[in-house]
Amino acid sequence: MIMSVAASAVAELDIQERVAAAAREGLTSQPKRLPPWLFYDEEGSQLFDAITELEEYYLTRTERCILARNAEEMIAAAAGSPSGGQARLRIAELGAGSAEKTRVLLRAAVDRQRSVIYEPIDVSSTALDGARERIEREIPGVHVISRVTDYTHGPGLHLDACYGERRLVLYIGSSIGNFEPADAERLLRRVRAGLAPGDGLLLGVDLVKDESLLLAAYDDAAGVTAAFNRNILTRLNRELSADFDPQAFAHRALWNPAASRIEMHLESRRAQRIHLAAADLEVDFAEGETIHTENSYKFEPGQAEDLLAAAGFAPAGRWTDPSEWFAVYLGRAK
Ligand code: AVJ
Repeated sequence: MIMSVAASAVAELDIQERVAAAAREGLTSQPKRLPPWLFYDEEGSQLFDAITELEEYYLTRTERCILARNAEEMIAAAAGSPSGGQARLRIAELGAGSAEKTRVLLRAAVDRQRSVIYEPIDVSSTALDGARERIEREIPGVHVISRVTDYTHGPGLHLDACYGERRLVLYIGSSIGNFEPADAERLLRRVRAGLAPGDGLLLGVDLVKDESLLLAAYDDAAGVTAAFNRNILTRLNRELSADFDPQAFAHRALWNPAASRIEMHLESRRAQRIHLAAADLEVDFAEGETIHTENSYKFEPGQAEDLLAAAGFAPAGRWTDPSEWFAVYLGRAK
């Protein structure tokens, strides 16, 4: 008991230092920026959940449909080897969060092999605790072993040995879209390094489409995405004793066709000086100056295959919706 209190106090101190370092680095850069992981405090995670239910935010429901329609085939493809053999699967998920879309895949795995070990990996333990309980209650046959880790950092993703089972890693939800191409490749290489030949990676990516559809998804009429974007300032106010007026920053979403990405920015409505006491930092903004808070890359046909190939995965399946707005790829570790 005492151990866990001490451990969580250390973890908290750690996170405050990481937030301060990110603010210092980002807000003294030119142009100013903040990393998107800062979005996901408790309020931000709730706002993101609200985003996934917006009419304009087609990503979540489109991917959910693709998974629901094809879960059996995806699981069969991951379990089957090109030579015709069949393996038992063990399923890990990066950035699992509440694992809301994962259930159909877990059900398909249980139908196929009666039971499955599911290893959700996330930086947030609260999200994982909730997911674990619900999944074990709702889908008998699933055994959850959750891991709290920042899978984007460190040398390699160390997964436990899995005793003759083949591993399937899920990286869905277009989370890969937050990474610059070189970082995306690095991350998938790290995933590959933790796998054996024949193991699988199921990757969900958002595809390039009509600009107006893309923009609406990141600038919804109800202003939920704007609130999500501004919440990063509210978080700095609370965690770094800063004095941002979030309403003094406008939410901007734009399509950058050369980089094939949606960008989110916060634009200062006036010249202002901000103090971030706990980071020992003062920052001046000119009127119209922006903080770049997020990139969300959209993939052209063929790009995801190239990324998977570069990271050491052979193509083993591709599933999409009728309008080709979103795609889920299965890569097999070479
Ligand atoms: C969680 C990274 C997939 O880029 O679409 C949603 C985050 N940002 N609305 C995305 C997000 C603004 C989301 N990802």
